[in-house]
Amino acid sequence: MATIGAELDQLCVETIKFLSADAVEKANSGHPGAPMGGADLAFVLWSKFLRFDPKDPHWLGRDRFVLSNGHASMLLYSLLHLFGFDLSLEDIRQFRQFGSRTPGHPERGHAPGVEATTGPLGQGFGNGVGMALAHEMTIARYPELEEALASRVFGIVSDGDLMEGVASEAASLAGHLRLGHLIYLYDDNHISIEGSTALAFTEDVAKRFDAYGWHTKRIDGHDHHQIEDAIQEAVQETKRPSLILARTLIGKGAPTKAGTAKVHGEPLGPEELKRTKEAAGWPLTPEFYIPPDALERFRALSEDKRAAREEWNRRYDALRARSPEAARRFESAARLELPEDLEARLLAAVDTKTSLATRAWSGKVIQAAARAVPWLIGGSADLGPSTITDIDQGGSVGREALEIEAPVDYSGRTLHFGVREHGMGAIVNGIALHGGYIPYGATFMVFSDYMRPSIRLAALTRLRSIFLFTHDSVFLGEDGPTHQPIEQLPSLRLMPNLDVWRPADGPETAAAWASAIRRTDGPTAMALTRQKLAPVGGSMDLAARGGYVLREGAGGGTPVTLVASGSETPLAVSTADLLAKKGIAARVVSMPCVDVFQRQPEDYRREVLPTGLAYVVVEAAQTDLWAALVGADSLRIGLDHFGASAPAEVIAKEFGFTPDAVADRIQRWLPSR
Ligand SMILES: Cc1ncc(C[n+]2csc(CCOP(=O)(O)OP(=O)(O)O)c2C)c(N)n1
Repeated sequence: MATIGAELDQLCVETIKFLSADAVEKANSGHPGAPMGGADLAFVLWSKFLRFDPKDPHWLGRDRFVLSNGHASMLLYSLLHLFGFDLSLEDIRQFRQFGSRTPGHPERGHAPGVEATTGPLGQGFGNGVGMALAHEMTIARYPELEEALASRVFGIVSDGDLMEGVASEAASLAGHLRLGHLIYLYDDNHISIEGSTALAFTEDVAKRFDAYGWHTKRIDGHDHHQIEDAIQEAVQETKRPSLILARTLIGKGAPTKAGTAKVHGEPLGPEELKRTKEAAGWPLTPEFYIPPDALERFRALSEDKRAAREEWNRRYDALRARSPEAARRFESAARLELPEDLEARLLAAVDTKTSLATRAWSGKVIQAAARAVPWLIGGSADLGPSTITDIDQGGSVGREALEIEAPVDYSGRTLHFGVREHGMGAIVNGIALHGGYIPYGATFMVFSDYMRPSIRLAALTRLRSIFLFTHDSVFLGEDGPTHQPIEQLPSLRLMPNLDVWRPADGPETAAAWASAIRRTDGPTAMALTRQKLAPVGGSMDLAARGGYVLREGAGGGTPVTLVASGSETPLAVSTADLLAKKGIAARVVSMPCVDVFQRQPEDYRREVLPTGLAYVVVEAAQTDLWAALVGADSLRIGLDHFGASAPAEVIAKEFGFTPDAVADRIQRWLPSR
């Protein structure tokens, strides 16, 4: 007789658990405990609530699902396979193997249905907040389509996620912004790697989230009725985000290891796995067994999901017929369409004559970009007036008053992240993951360290996130060494797939923004000055190649080449003038983006940096990396010590960043080459 009802649901849950445990066992590494303990939560959520189309994982009307505890990856892979996504049993067998679609932690772009790359705990939590914010902004922008676009962001989060500071920052902002379509299931199993959470995590999480302004609910995370009721209640709560604290048993079903840290991060082992299967009445062979009744149930469930999607199509088509203009805007946003004349429009916002800080040039370019690209949105971690990142037209996303009950206006374009750099990084990434927006977040460059894990994930995941860092050197002055970046610029340049721009003037800043907005395969970071810079006559077209000859050498002999970025480009130009007066020919190469320059054809790079010349790099940062570009025999005038609290002119003098001091060092160095 066919299995039905609760018994059939239990069979489906066991199928998820054993697929996961078998994959970990075969890989001889991984995390069986969280998938086994969280399978009930996941099955109820996916079968009864989550809207998705396994045949079209990018369907715009879908709910988002984030597995923030990415180490439980097999839980997600099992679900994706069983619900009919394009992820085969063979893919599952290849769990954690080189080149497989099932890496150790979920990576977006490898398997369909993986909405976010997770693993660094807390990041997925923050991404979900970004997605939920993007969702509210979307409803506010296209209210005519609300009936079709009303979706939810669900996630599973773990003890580790909730211990991480980034989750606290994001949760605080989510509560403040009343992100009512965000629902997290907390896999509250009291176990992390070192043992019981009693070792280091005893706060009252429910009270904490209540205080953030969340709706909270405690349940037994293995009781399907309680799970269903709690999710239903959370779905109906549309004015507050929800945290369902689901008490679970890690490794549930494993006779000796359940409820212990042993089951967190290593295979059950052949004997324990065998006994787990025996206890569940599960066949010992074959491995990766899927009972026919369970398979049929999963197929039926995914058919229901497909049918719901068809129904959505009809609804959306009707709404589109009624509101063609809103639909056109929404679809353009989803494609992140850009105007062909973007570059010209950004260039029109700057000039080549005025002395301005590059943060101020950026502020002007942002206004032009915001007019040209309606989906450009962003803000700062409470430094808007300093980073000059507010969008003038369009208003802010935020509460209309301080009161807890005050409604939030999501229609604006300027975001206020509060003093939460790390949360900002994860939320910006979440907005990019959601789609429909090109998001940016800004702070002082020295605090890029506070958001580095999110920047790294943006780079790994190839997100179009834009990170703006102003006050980019010791020349920010009096705030002193705590605020003066030294190693941040090169350390950001070390990150694979992150384009790091440090423009020198208006046209170069326009080039940096055009590149950041157009880039489809990764994030961009921008280093911008606090202080005014004399214009260098930079070229937007040439800067778009990352580096270019700003000046050929004047004067006799083989020229020395000065390579500089940002605030040191005007210094290099003045130094070259001085050297020319002394009869030393000096070329100046402006290098606003080493990463883009490295992607240029070899002959172009050779033209800009010919072999055999004497190279001098001037950059107010740690300069070791430049040796790879211009040779270890180059003269690198940089900083390998912390800065000092003093006016910028004094710092320039004391640290040798004046035309006289630089020219002098070059003159002393040249004969020794
Ligand atoms: C930022 C970060 N720090 C550390 C780790 C290593 N790590 C992986 S899981 C984990 C904690 C496990 O506890 P929990 O989140 O409760 O997972 P469970 O034991 O329930 O599987 C840690 C410290 C990580 N993945 N990310």
